[in-house]
Amino acid sequence: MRFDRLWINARIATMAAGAPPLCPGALGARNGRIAWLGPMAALPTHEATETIDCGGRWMLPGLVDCHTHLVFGGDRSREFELRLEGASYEAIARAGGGILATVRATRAADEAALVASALPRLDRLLAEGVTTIEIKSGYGLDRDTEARMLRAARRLGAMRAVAVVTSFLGAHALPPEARDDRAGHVARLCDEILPALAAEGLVDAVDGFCEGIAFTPEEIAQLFAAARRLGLPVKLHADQLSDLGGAALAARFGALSADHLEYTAESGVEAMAQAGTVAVLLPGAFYVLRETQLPPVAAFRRHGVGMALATDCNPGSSPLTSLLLAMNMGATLFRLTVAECLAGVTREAARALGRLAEIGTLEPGKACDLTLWDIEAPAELVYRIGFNPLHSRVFRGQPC
Ligand code: DI6
Ligand code: FE
Repeated sequence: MRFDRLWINARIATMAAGAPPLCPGALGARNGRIAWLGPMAALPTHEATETIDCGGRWMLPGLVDCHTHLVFGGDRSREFELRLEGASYEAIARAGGGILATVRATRAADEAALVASALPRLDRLLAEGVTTIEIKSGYGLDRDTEARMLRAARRLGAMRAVAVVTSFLGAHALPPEARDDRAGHVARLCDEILPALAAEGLVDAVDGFCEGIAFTPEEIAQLFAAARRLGLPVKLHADQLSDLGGAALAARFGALSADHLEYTAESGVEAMAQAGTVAVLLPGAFYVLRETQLPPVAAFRRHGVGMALATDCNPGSSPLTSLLLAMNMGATLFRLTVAECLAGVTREAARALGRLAEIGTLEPGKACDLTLWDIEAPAELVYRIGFNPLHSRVFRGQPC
């Protein structure tokens, strides 16, 4: 067998469902893809341009952050202070702060400024082993600024060794100029803005915020119908602050994922199971908002709904740029097991992006995106707080 690069003497957690670790294992890559992996003892006769001895380090798939609002203008630390003084997230939003404060700052920023401010956040995530990141629009709310955000997201992907998957979140909040014309605004989102951005190749999926302070289930259904006409997959910020039936709505449209889900009822969980919709849990937002309502983890388990974990990196409810910490929070706050947390930032996160055939587990034929860690057991990645044991990251077969 011919490999461009071969990693030997690794302890490999492939994260393929039910697969035992390979200890010691080897993995060979060719043309950016995994050509072979297995126990060292089974390594076939081969030629490799480069061989890397992992010295017993643990190897996992590259991590996938499947829900971020990484690109935005401005800063919201003042709102953090207001919340400490007792103001609620919803009250700040209703008073024109919150998402709309970031919308004003984002509209005032050009593409270069958006890229420059997002880059250090991206670099923090990459330093922890992220190789695929989802980035949403949603702080422009008009055609030009939404396009600028998505172009900035694509540019970030060209600047670093990482795959960027974009989501159009034009239905994140009602912009002030549309206050007296909700219906007209939703129609413009569906019939003008989304099709234009999709035609420019900027949209990999369509997202919305279904909530009392955002859009109704009926409005989201209109948006999802527009996405369907364009052949784009959908996902939804659902049941974060109240139960509007968002999870069931997402499932009805065959959504890749429904995200947040603190207030999701059992019927919503059942609908997700039927549709194969992944539950994306966002403990950073739960922590920042001091939520007390836990997502229905036991029901997800009972119904076999896959659970992913993500940072939800955003300037308001989750100023978090650590997927390792998101895992720790998933375990401590949501009582996920270590295995669920690890799957939540690899296999299930890849499934939530509709990319499981390509990434998320280490299997022959998939992209060679992987991470090497200075740890004694994978549980350390979940257990330790504020500690980053990443040794190195490999993207499409290239160490970086
Ligand atoms: N839910 C969230 O947690 C973020 N967006 C959303 O729909 C918050 C965004 C923000 O506060 O800027
Ligand atoms: Fe979000």
